[in-house]
Amino acid sequence: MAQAKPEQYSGSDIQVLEGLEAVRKRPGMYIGSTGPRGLHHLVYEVVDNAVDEALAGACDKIEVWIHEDNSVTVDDNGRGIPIDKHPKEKIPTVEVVLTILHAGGKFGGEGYKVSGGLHGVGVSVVNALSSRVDVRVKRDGEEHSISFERGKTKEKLQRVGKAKGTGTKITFWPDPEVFTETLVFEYETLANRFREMAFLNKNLKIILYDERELDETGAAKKETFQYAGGIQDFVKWLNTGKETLNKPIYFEAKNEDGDVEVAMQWSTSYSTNSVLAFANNINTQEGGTHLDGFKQAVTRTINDYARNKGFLKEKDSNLSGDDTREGLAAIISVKLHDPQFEGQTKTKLGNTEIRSLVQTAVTQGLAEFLEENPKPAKRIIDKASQALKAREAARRAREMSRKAGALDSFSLPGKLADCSSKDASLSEIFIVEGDSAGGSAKQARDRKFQAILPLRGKILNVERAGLHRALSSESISSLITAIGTNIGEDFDAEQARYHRIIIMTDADVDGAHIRTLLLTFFYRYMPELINLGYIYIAQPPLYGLKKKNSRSIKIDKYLFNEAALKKEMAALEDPDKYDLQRYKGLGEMDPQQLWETTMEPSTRTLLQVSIENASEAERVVSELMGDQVEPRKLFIQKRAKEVRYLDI
Ligand code: 28F
Repeated sequence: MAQAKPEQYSGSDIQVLEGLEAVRKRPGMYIGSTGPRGLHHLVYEVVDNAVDEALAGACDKIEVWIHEDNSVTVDDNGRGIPIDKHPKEKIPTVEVVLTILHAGGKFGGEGYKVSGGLHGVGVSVVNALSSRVDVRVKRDGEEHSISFERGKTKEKLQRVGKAKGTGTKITFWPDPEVFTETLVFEYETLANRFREMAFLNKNLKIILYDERELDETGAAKKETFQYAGGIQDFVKWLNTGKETLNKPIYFEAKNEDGDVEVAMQWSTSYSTNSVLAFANNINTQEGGTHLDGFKQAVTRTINDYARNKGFLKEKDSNLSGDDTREGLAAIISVKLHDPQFEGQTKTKLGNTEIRSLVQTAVTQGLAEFLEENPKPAKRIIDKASQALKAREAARRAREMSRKAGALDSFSLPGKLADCSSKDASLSEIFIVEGDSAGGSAKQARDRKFQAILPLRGKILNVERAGLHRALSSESISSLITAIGTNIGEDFDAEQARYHRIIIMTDADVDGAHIRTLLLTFFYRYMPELINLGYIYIAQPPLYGLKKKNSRSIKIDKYLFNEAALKKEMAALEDPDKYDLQRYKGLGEMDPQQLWETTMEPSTRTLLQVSIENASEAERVVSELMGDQVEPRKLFIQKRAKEVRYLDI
């Protein structure tokens, strides 16, 4: 794929679309929110520009500093943003790129740009939402600087001195007037994204420094992400600690539409959704044409091979897509000039031409691997055949139970106290542990729109159980029937009977464990419900504060976490005037209390479950819930300090 000679660029590619005022008025339009996610988006925008330089073959190192004052510096060794006078705007190009919306884009030009969705709005958005931005450019043996305040030029471009090498360095201070919720950057959040970027851009070195944490030598905490194996290393990383069936399969293809890279590796695990798809380095969580092409090619190629080699007899039915993907970890990374992002969160790739490019590449690459590696090929086919047998056994079991009339798919689980409303968008289901909590929840609820599903004790860890065992577990099949969407390839979000599925377990260790088992189930069997934002975690109070020997039984104040308790106790002059009650389980609250603290929409607080970083979520679930003890121990030790309760 020919890339335009970089020097052909000129300022004229810049399009002046909107003033930065628009950005400050409605920041959410450009970075999604002004909460923690939007704050971290500022870093991604700046780093994406540096990665574009890497995609243009002009940069191979990016350094990122988190400073103590919550500012961030990104420094690349690319060509340096041009400082020539912009033909149309009559100001330096670097000033145009930093102050004019969507400037710096490679609109219509050759090459790839990390763009689409909330990505690619341009570094001028970062400028508009920062109280200050300092830019240093090294080009043509000289270093120049220019600075801004809230998007407006503060110090004009000036020569700083001689420079060795070339590159761009940008420091920005997020504006406290805009980011009112928090200005604190989370190390892990940035590290996860940079790891992913390094995997997706072979050999690119990204170094992250955190000056807020000094190591034993007093130097800033530092982590380097660089992978010579690119997405092959990515797939190995996903399979860390697992027993794999083949060495990573890798292939790449290009045409005038773009470039596709694929890495695949099966393991003995059971998950069928460990396939991550990216377009221009953006994780397409909602899938799209590249993922569809991949899935279709894998299913067909595995079936063809199994039949040609006689593993599948004439009379045998085909292996399903889920059968062939059970235990498969794969990365599909496509780079295209004109990506069309669709879907609710603009993370679904729409380009139809990419489907056939991927399909052809995967069919060819996978068929070749299977032909040339008969031993791993047999292990892969055996695994898929076992999945098929398990699925058919589960279906027969359901058939039998339906004949017995016990749990036929039309009737809902006996334990479910359903709501009267049939409008799923207004309905919610509380998943509670045990009958006592179930009892008080049933009394507390508003039966018009609130259903209760009590689950008996611990639910199966689906990360360690195949489909057959999962479907023969009563609580899993109750969940699937009650929610109504079915699972796997038969999953249909339109059939969801509730648009709010609320995990309401006790505020103790057992409750936390059941919550992680439920989150594992939703992540593995109904991930689209998480992406749709249907999954929530209820926040019951931990403590109740009541004035001593007051006649009323009413609680004066509910406290929902340890921090709130500490703050409250500090505020009370003499705590001994109050009784403090610790709620171990939901059953200890009377229904009225449970209703007003945890279930009533106008007074409760719900945590909405979302997947912030798909590769991190994939690793956390397989490390924490998988059957390998070592990785789990390491994971917990690494995060011990921050684990208050486990939240995926
Ligand atoms: C710390 C963040 O923003 N790096 C960047 C470049 C390099 C060029 C460029 C950027 C040309 C006119 C559109 C240089 N020489 N890191 C960064 N590095 N932008 S942003 O050009 C912008 C285009 O407007 C560059 C030759 N071609 C491109």
